[in-house]
Amino acid sequence: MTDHPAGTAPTDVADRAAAGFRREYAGEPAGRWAAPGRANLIGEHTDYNDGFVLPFALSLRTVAAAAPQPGQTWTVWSELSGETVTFGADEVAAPGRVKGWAAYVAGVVWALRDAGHTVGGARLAIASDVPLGSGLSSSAALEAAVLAALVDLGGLDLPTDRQPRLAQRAENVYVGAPTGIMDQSAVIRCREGHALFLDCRDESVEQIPFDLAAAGLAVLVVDSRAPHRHADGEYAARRRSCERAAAQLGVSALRDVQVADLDGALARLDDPETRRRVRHVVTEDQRVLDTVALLRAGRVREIGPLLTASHASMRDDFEITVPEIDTAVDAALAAGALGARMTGGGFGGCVLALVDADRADAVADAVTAAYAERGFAAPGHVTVLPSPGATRLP
Ligand code: GAF
Repeated sequence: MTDHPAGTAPTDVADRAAAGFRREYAGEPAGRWAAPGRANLIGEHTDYNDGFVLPFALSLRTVAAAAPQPGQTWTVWSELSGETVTFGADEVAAPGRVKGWAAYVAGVVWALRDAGHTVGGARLAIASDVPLGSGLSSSAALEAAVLAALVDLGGLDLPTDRQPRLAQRAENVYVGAPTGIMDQSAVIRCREGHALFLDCRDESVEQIPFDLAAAGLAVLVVDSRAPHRHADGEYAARRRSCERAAAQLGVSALRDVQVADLDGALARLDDPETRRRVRHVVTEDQRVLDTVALLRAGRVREIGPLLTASHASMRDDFEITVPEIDTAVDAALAAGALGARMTGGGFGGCVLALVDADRADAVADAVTAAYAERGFAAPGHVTVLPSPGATRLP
């Protein structure tokens, strides 16, 4: 459905959200709020172990065009589904009452109210360029765009550094997905030209310059297009296994095991699978710290081997990769990438490869050729730059 003559529909995501708002609600939005997808440079499955992560925001964004509406009613239109969902105070009185994509929106309203904020009713229109189910945090982008809109519309006292936890509660408690704090932190707190070094224990951050262009480099993101295989159940299982291991080791989280003490810790665990899980988390935390040290020193090219080692650890120890993903990583490395790894929760999603900027097309072509050889559906690809976090658009 469109109200534009053929060929004139807006292509910009913010314009699409605003056009959707005008069409659905026959009025002007009070504003537009954008939140990006994210890629994680390194530090996978470390966030819920109180560890370290280093994500950066993408230029692909989700935009909420919004305006207040009277009473305790929220109406949301989504470009992607074409649906309009309305919910009221009853549906946000307890988790889980709104289902599907609108649960992320209702979850934000619920989490705000649960934290004691008075949230006014609103109309929202959502458009997004963040692909769904690709491991680029489309759900966190939706939560953050809606949260930014509701905070501004209501003049709520909720500083940026407290917003990720609230958005995470929307996802953990209202939607019911047991994710960590990385994605919401990334899409809210990232800055242009930087990666976000986040300590997931105390949520302290350092903005780490990540100037790819100055180093003649690019990050190529390859969408594996692999169907998600039991991702939710496997994610929850990994999390449980880490928590059990921490309890067995007598630490509050695996973050408290240092690489220097790893062998001793592993010797105290009798299940080989648990040992592999622990080895991934402990070595991955150290790889994040090593990557940050190199970036602080301006040695961007040298982080490649750490990215590749992270991938091997996810493949062999955490066992969260799939054949399409491993094929993409191997092909990128064979075509000259300085490093490559899966990014995100796993079981599909995207690979990122650090490449010389003038080799990006050749590396992408090599991945496409390797896919064809294995009979996989063609992958997608895009080069990305570290972009700003959630913001109100002018
Ligand atoms: C998903 C989760 F949402 C994050 O919290 C994080 O655990 C990630 O998987 C793995 O690093 O994106």
